Amino acid sequence: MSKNQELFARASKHIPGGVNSPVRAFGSVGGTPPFIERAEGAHVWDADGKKYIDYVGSWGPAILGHAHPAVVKAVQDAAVNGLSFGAPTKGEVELAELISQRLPSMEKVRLVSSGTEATMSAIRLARGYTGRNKIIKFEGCYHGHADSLLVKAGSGLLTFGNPTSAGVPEDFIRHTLVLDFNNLEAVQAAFAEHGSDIACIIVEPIAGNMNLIKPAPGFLEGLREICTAHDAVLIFDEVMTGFRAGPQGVQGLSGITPDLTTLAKVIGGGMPVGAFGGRADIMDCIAPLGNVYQAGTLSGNPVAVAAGLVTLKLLDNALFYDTLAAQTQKLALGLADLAKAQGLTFSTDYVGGMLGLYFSEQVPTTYAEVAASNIDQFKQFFHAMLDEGVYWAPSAFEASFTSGAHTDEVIQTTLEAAERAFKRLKN
Ligand code: KE4
Repeated sequence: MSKNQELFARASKHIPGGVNSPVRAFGSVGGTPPFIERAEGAHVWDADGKKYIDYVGSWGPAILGHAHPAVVKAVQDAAVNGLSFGAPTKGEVELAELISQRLPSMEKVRLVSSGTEATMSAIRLARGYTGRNKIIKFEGCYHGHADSLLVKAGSGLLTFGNPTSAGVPEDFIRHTLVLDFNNLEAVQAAFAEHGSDIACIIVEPIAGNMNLIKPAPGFLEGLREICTAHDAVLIFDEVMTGFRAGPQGVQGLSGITPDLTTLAKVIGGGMPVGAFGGRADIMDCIAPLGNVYQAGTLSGNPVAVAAGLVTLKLLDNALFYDTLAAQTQKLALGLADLAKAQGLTFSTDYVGGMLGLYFSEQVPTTYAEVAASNIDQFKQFFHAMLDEGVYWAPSAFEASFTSGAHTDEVIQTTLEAAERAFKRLKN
């Protein structure tokens, strides 16, 4: 029995499914998940000492590469001054200022400790600001595990094929309208029927939780116009795409200005930080200023904030993003060429430091199209790559991530492994 297997058996005795977040259990790809002991740059090492090139990157935060010396030092320096005070600190002011400076749509920012907290709070704020109840989300988009959002969600819920979670009373989701991603007509119809009671639309402006799915031309523009016309709040959930799809996330790439944005992952640099923010007139409805309550013991935690500040400062470099995008493209196009050489039905898509791969002829544009791709071949590919020492995202419904540490040599090694993995695939 390997150490990974031993640990998984032990873990399963005291932790449901042996993991603290479902997607880590390899439920959709099978097998025993490696228990990671150490990470550095583009690599992770498991309990058996096996080294992998890592394309999970902690699901997005590790954009500089794991254990970046400056980030580790910032955490160490902050920790010796105390771990948490439950009082305001200068670092929180600096992080809020930095986020507002990088993302001008976020005139005001509230820090929290996870992406779920950020989206849950943004939804409550949109309802409190508008006095309306209904919210619109899109099938396959995942916004964390708050009750009203666990309806036909993506990520781990798709992985397990139960897109609507048990334990969520019908009453909690009857105000949640779920529409097809990229279907603007459905949004217009929903507003025609419920417009005066729709508080907000929440959308992953580039979806990363049903694999990587980009908005169709005009989709985001249409959401902006509809929300403006109906005084509804447009929320860009950029927890994954924020500072990863580009230096200003998708709102920077698209030029579309949301009313609220949610962030996490990169802004914590691997430590627990989330944030929601946007128009000051909306944000001023949040307690203690306004009557929409929201709070958190560890919100703005000084050690976590120190990691986030250094990470964002190191990302303030156009060359970083140009290189990140170029490396991601090199990987995606290299995989496509190798799959084609093996006669496989395969496609890829990419943006900034994130990419998707699909065992389908065309790049999918909806959750249904991803679900219709060859999931079994994905599983074979995943395990063949794991054997080759490449740790891809363990689900056909997840995007994968590159970092500043994914050099030409790392990409080349990955492609050589993929060539061997593709040859092993059986139809
Ligand atoms: P957290 O509560 O996991 O910090 O963030 C929830 C969330 C919200 N919005 C978007 C767009 C997200 O991608 C996420 C979390 N992403 C998943 C990865 N697909 C986290 C991995 C996990 O659940 O373990």
